[in-house]
This record gives sequence, structure tokens and C-alpha cells, in this order.
Amino acid sequence: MNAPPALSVVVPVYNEGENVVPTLRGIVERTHMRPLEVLVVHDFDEDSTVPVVKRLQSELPELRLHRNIIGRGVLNAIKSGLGVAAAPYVLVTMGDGSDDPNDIDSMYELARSGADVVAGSRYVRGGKQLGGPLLKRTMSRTAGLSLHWLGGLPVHDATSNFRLYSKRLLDEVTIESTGGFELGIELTVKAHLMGLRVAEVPTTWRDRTAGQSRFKLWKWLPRYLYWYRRGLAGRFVR
Ligand SMILES: Nc1nc2c(ncn2[C@@H]2O[C@H](COP(=O)(O)OP(=O)(O)O)[C@@H](O)[C@H]2O)c(=O)[nH]1
Ligand SMILES: [Mg+2]
Repeated sequence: MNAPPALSVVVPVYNEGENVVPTLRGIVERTHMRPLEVLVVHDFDEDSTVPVVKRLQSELPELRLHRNIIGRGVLNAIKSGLGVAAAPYVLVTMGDGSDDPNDIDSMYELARSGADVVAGSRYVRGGKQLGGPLLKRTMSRTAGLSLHWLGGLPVHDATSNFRLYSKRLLDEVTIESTGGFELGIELTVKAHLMGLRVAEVPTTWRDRTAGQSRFKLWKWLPRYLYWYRRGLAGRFVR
């Protein structure tokens, strides 16, 4: 039997045939912890990412294709990946090249030294956000900074999903997110309210160069506000 991985990486994909090769190469080549497993999570067999990953597997044996068995959509894909991840630490990162894999090693170090959530943080010194719709960027930045300064959340970025979680945290929480990308803020707020350590590493997020974003700001906003309020209220209930 193979040794269990030190780190599992969950990469949700929706027709990322064009973007996924440099993204996956970056994850494998820029990180140093081994054994490493990279779970590429797709919703349906016809997804354009699937044949591309199959070809790449001969070169990068760390890659595993995982068909999301929970139901369509990025939240279900991430949950499905978290469910099969075998390592004590699980990183979620996007398949469209928007997260910087050079930051994964330092995120892993912080997790190894006891943080249950390590956020890739765009809104701290050294972090950046390049491209993307202005309104989405402004709201995300405002939420992150106000949760930090008013809500006492130890990180400056609440909404990025470039995040590393301990298996310990994942085993303990019941995920209540209902869709989209709200999982990052849910797990961060909950870990903080549980008294667990939440840390951050500055990172640069770049908008995709090929394909279309599937982010639905207005549809998902009420759920973001729900977690935002729980995060703010946390200051008074802890
Ligand atoms: N499995 C799966 N992945 C998705 C879905 N929607 C988006 N993704 C992936 O999630 C990541 C980020 O999605 P994107 O639409 O670019 O969101 P944005 O970066 O916030 O604009 C990419 O890797 C997408 O391929 C989906 O419905 N199912
Ligand atoms: Mg994107």
C-alpha cells in the first residue's frame, strides 16, 4: 500500500480544459510536501477537463480524477473532494489558474504549526487581486477588512476559497453552505468561533484568462451576508 498523502489538494473544475494544465503543473511543481494527492473534481463525464487530466496523469502521478457524486455545482464538488481527501491537511484551490501555487508551501507550514484554517489573503500587505468585476472585488474586500477590524477575525480575507483546512476541523463541523463559494467564509468564521487558530498568507489572485466565470454575485449574496453577520456577531458571543 502507498503511504497516505501529507497534503490533499481539491481542485473543482467545470470545463477547464484550456486552463487546467498550467494550473495542475503549478500545484505539483511549486510544492515540496510529499506524498501529495491532487483531486480534480468534475461534475459530469463529458467535462472538457477530463481527457486533458487523463493525458497529464502519465507525467504527474499525483493527479487523481474524482467525479463529484453529491450533485452538480462547485459547492458539491468541493464537498465531494473534501470527503475523499486522505491527508490530515486539505487545500482547496481553483482550476482556472487564479490562485498562486507558490504560496502553498507557506500555507502548509502554518497548518503544520497548528492553524486549522490558513487563508490565501488578497487584502493583507503583500497580497493582491488582479482583474474580476469591480463590484465583486469591492464587496469581497470590504467584507474581509471589516470582519477583521470590527469582527475580530484574525485574517483580512474572508471570501477567497484558496484555503487550507485541517482534517480535524473538517471532521468536526457540519457544513451548512447551500451553494456557490460561501464555504470559505463559513469554515473560517466557524473555526474562529470554535476557538481554533485561523492564519493567513498574502497571495495574489488573478482573474481567469480563458473561459467564463460562473460566479453569481446576486444569487449568492444573501448567503454571504448571513455568514458575514455570524462573523461580526462572533465578537460579542465569544
Ligand atoms: N465542479 C465544478 N466546478 C466549478 C463549477 N463552477 C465553477 N467551478 C470551478 O470553480 C473554480 C472557480 O470558478 P469561477 O467560475 O472562475 O469563479 P470566479 O473565479 O469567482 O469567477 C474554477 O476552477 C471552476 O472550474 C461547477 O458548477 N462545478
Ligand atoms: Mg475564476
